[in-house]
Amino acid sequence: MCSVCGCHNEQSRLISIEQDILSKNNRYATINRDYLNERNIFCLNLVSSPGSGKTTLLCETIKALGHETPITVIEGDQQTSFDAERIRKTGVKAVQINTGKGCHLDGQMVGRAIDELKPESHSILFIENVGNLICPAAFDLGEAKKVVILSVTEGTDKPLKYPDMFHAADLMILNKTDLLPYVDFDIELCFQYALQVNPDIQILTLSATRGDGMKSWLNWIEQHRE
Ligand SMILES: Nc1nc2c(ncn2[C@@H]2O[C@H](COP(=O)(O)OP(=O)(O)OP(=O)(O)O)[C@@H](O)[C@H]2O)c(=O)[nH]1
Ligand SMILES: [Zn+2]
Ligand SMILES: [Zn+2]
Repeated sequence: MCSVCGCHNEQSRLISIEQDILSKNNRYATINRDYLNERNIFCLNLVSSPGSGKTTLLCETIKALGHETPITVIEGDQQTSFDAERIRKTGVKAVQINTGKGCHLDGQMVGRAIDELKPESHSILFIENVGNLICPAAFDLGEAKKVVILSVTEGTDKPLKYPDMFHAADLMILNKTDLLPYVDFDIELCFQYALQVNPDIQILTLSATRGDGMKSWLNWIEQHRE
């Protein structure tokens, strides 16, 4: 169970606990954002349900950007360092945060990871949030942009079923498009749903394993770094 859900608590107490947690989080997020902005570090927070392809996309992005751009990564998971190890194999520095029973990263955890990583000025910092399409939507980490990754195996209806996440995101990446011939997924309708909950959301399609759409994603990063 997560600290925001707090289902043991009665409603009014729950709301005040929630407000406390979020305002404390926002203070940490502001410190992170100021630190990153002062150093011109472009920070992206990748959010999705488990297994949509965040780590795969990150590894491919790091390889594609080569060593022209300094990159560091903060990896969030309940348990294991599997993802940080996958990232380190590409040659960049990664810090793993294990949240234990927690279901999202928060501003304080990210602040500690930034202290440890010490990303250089003019670099890119990727944060891979815990696989969870609900709670990470509520927690600002101090990032410049939130990127939600949905894969075609998860179903057309997800933007409507989990609107908070799609509402909070700046960009939606529809991943695993190589699997479209094998699954019942309606791209047009999914985009319509995403725009219904967030008319400002930008949308890209991608296959992280096959490479289709990578160029548009890399262009999006370049455009938004400036
Ligand atoms: N077919 C296909 N498989 C993909 C694609 N991207 C990722 N996968 C596969 O999907 C599975 C999960 O990918 P990960 O990158 O571990 O997903 P994740 O979002 O990092 O997962 P968590 O960290 O557990 O939330 C792996 O088996 C990947 O190889 C894709 O574009 N197409
Ligand atoms: Zn939760
Ligand atoms: Zn991952």
